[in-house]
Amino acid sequence: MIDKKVRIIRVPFWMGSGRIGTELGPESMITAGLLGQLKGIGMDIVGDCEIDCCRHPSGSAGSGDIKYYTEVKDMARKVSEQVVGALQSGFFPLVLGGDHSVSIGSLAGLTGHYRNLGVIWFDAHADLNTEETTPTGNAHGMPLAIALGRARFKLTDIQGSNLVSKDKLVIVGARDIDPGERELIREEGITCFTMHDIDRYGMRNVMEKAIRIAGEGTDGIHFSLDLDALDPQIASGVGTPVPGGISYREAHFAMEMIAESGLLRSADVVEINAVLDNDRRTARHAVELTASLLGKRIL
Ligand code: Z70
Ligand code: MN
Ligand code: MN
Ligand code: MN
Repeated sequence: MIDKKVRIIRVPFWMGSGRIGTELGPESMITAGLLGQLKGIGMDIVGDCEIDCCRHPSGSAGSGDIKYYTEVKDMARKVSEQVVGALQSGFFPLVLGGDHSVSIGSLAGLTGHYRNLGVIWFDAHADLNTEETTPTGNAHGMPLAIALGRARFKLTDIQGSNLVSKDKLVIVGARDIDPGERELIREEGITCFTMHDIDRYGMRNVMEKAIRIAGEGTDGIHFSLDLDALDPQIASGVGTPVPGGISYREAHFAMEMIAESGLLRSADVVEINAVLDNDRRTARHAVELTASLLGKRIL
């Protein structure tokens, strides 16, 4: 059971994804009933925090290797400060994105507080591109390379943070990996359970291993949920849908396993693109999965 006091940190940010829509993610999860779901399982929502991040760029994406680098870094620093504040008060930080670059901020805050953090990353992608390997320049494809200290922009560029250990990171659900990311996974020996592994071993076995790797000998687990990990047939409201994803049942079961482990310390829910989420199903799934992650049970 996680701490009953949850601090929701809303991050209305899209500039790491290169297209508008994810800035409406926090609002769409709240509209889909997030607060009622969490209160329904006995959570106390303490404080109300929205990150004051840039929503309307005054200039272009910039000529650097990372689009909107200044805005991404500024957002990450502010998220990090709020995550640290929540942890110091003993609250569970629940970060609502926004695109996946918001996790740069979560991880910066978490690694400042916990010496030895485990990370489980649910995603269709590996998010391991560097300034050199990125095919798009979008920061949401880079947070894990930044967290491991493999990009030029490093987590430690944000005050008070430390790097994430490659041995304590597990990616689950990947099925669209760029060549540079594949090389980095091999070089570093990063644990990446692809859809192939989920089909072969089943979600139960994959999650047992993931929880062991991220949870044993660590201060606990940060769980980062990119909604594009789900199959686009059930969650189409994401910027980069990739076919052949995690099913509704597999996802819920995985959340329940993490909840049962008692090792969860914080979470991100990211990449809902409300502009593309016409039937609002992606936001509804995000809310239901978050509730299961925080301990909701069928019986
Ligand atoms: C691609 C890139 C990405 C999320 C897309 C895509 C990365 N590998 N991440 N959607 N959440 O641009 O680096
Ligand atoms: Mn991602
Ligand atoms: Mn993704
Ligand atoms: Mn790709």
